[in-house]
Amino acid sequence: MELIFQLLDCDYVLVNNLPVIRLFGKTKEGESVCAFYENFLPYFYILSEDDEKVIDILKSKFQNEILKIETVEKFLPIGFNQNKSRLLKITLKDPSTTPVIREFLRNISFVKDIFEADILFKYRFMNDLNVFGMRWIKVIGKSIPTTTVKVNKCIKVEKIEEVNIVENVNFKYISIDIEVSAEKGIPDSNKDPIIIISLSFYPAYKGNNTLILFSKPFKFGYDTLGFKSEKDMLSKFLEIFDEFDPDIIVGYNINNFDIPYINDRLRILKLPKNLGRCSQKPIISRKIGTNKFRNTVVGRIIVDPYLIIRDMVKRGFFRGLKRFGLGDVSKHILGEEKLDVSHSEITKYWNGHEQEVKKLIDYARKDSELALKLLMEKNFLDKYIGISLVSGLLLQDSLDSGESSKIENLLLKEFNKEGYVIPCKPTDNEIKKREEEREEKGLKGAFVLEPKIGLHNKCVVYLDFASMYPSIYIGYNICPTTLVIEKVENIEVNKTLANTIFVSNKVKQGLIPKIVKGLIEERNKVKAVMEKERDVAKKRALDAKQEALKRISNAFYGYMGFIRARLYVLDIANTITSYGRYYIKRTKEIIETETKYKVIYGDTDSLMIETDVTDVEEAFKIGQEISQLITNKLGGILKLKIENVFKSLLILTKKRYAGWSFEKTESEWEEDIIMKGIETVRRDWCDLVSQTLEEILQIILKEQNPQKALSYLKNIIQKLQNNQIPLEKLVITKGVSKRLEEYKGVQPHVELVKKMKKRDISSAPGVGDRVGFVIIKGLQLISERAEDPEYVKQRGLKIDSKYYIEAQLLPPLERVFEAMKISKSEIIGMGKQLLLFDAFKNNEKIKKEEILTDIDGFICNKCDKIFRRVPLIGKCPDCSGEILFYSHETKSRYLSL
Ligand code: TTP
Ligand code: MG
Ligand code: MN
Ligand code: MN
Repeated sequence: MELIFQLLDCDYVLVNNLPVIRLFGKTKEGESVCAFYENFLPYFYILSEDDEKVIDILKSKFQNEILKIETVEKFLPIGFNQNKSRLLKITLKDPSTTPVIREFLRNISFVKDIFEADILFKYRFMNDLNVFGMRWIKVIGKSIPTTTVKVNKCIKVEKIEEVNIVENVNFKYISIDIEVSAEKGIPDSNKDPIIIISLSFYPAYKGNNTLILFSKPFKFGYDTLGFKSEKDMLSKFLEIFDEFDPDIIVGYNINNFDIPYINDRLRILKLPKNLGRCSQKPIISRKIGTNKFRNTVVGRIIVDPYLIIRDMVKRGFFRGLKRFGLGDVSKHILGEEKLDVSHSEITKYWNGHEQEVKKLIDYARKDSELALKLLMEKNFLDKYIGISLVSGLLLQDSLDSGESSKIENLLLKEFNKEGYVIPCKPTDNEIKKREEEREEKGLKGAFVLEPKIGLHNKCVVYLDFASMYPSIYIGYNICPTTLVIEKVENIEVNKTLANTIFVSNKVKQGLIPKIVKGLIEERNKVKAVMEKERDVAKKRALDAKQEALKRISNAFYGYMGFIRARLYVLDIANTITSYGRYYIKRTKEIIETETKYKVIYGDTDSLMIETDVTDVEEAFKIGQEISQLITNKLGGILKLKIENVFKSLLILTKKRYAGWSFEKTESEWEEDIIMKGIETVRRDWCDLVSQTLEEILQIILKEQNPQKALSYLKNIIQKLQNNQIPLEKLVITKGVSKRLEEYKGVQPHVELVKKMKKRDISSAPGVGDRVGFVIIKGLQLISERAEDPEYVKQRGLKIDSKYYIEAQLLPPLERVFEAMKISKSEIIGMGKQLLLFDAFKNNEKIKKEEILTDIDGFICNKCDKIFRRVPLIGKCPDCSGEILFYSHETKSRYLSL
């Protein structure tokens, strides 16, 4: 029989003390399948000073564990070698004994090194048989019956080969959301039962898109099922799960909450714990941090949109999203609202009358629907499937693991293919040695050019090198396998800027350059498709995918300098960055000597060049000419490309700027406000701050009118003082993440909750809830003046405008205006200025005395200490120096208003 399927998961089990690999997948026809591969055994390598002695010891100590010892010839991974080395290859029976033998060998003095003794067995297999996660394979073998796995078809593998199919199978998705009734605080799985399980399906299950199970014997509607106990409900859940047989398990925050919770409840209620495609292997829920879990379900993949979205926001997607609750996220990304029930209300409704229970059920229904919608409508999985296809990792690992797993799998594949072995992960001792070396040699990073701060009204072109670090790897053939450590004769080598030496690629092409080249080519393909894509969601998915490929190819640089890497070569990391620094400086020099333009900023591999035109099209042409000039001059290793044109650009400091960007696509200019290092949304800001900052940047960049921006801000400040800003815009939100007693120090939202509890214990927010508050006028500390907006409205309380001006509005806005040389006193006006604390201008040299027309405050003429108001004693309390006015960088005895 022959089966062609897409590989979803892989694991192994022991049968008669020998491992059997299981490949789980799905066919085009939608059947779930499992292929069993026998006779694949774990192995690793030893480099020793005396092979005979090693063999003797192993034979006497591990007679039962070791199946075979043979000598093989392999290239060692670090340092250029013309010849292979003799290694011992140890083949074992049970993968789990590998670490035991490995650790034993580490203490043997004549064992010089051990290789590949810590590769996960499934990846050992997948690597050796050239099997990739999410790719399609053809398996030839005998059909076998089996009771251990829950799939449509099983096969015993005789032959396995890759098949080139690009499409994905039609996955079956189940989305899960549970509700728990907790007395108080964070639910405790030891005692708090699950009361509702909301399920959404794709495709529909028995005609239902959703199904809500709940543990009360009520009847509500066609898609709800009431049970008399939690146990009955969970049994039904398991039954539905098996019958539907999903490939993908979805849920919002499912990894850290729902799965571990369900797992615990199943255990406590003594129900079977297998949600996977194997009746013997339960869910494995490993705790990896406080409230953080890594879960495995055999044969299926768990996907948590919460983790995906959080990661995307970190990388600059979904700008403006600041809270990660399902409600906020759905509203921002899908434009869809979630029904609102706070954590503390759940138990109340659940214990209430039928209509309240009904309300809770509708709320739960929406949650599983939204999680599924987020994942499917936004094509979030595409990127991770892409990562699996190129790195070879299983989809679950592409979702869960960091950059280094991806890199290591690529390294293992490529190195083994070329006859090289890969080192084990470093021991604690090795790490210590690396740290010492690092201490001594250092790892120098990228170069940042000094920025020309301020508003630039002429077009600025943004140039950036294409795939800089990867190109340096390729251009100089940089790799551990080409690094010359021992002297070589009669071989063509290149000495680098960092004084490292690599053999030329005519002698031997480096393996990392080869891998990286493959990744860049793949990325360029994705980018080309992306640029043609018109569908916004698909385009964004492609963008995420090309970004992931870029990240993997760039991560080879970081990996070489990562203390826990298998292949750690500090000299290589340093070589890469020295070229990076060299090229950006050299480029600036060429531009400023050979063209009439100035470089106004640059970071790592990007340069901003101020043109003398205001027309975007003309600026683009200038940018193209400069890029071409540089690409030609630099001799073929790097390519400078034009990314976009800024019609106006405001630079605040290094790494902080905002610009009105125009990017050329196939047919038109795409226009956007781009911000780097300037956040317009932050969790601890109220909406007024975000909106004002956003608006002001718009006025500055699009109208290029700083004075208008200034009046806009002054107007807002005035409105604040006159109580004309709607209260909603002043609400600051914070979550209660633990019990109130556990908070140390005084925090506004915690103090408020305490107050609210005293007023009405039943409606006060509880653990897990978010609290919105405003700061009101009063004499106590600010943290004691947080108040519930509703309460403020009812009682007609006054908000503390000074707090909103000084602590919310001004800090971000002052920086913006300062870059345009508009001082704080111009923003606030003189009288008020004296009330403000000030950012000390870190004792910058104060210029010559002149008559000031406004002031920032007072300063001691002797020690330069700055004061908000004249000290009561009339002179400096520290050094008795004379007190003067000061403004910006000037101090003076004279003030004329
Ligand atoms: P980028 O210009 O962002 O990346 P790039 O030049 O590789 O790709 P592109 O074609 O999109 O311009 O960054 C410049 C270099 O900085 C990059 O080659 C490697 C390094 N870098 C990292 O090491 N880690 C990172 O996360 C990023 C973004 C860059
Ligand atoms: Mg799984
Ligand atoms: Mn670049
Ligand atoms: Mn860059």
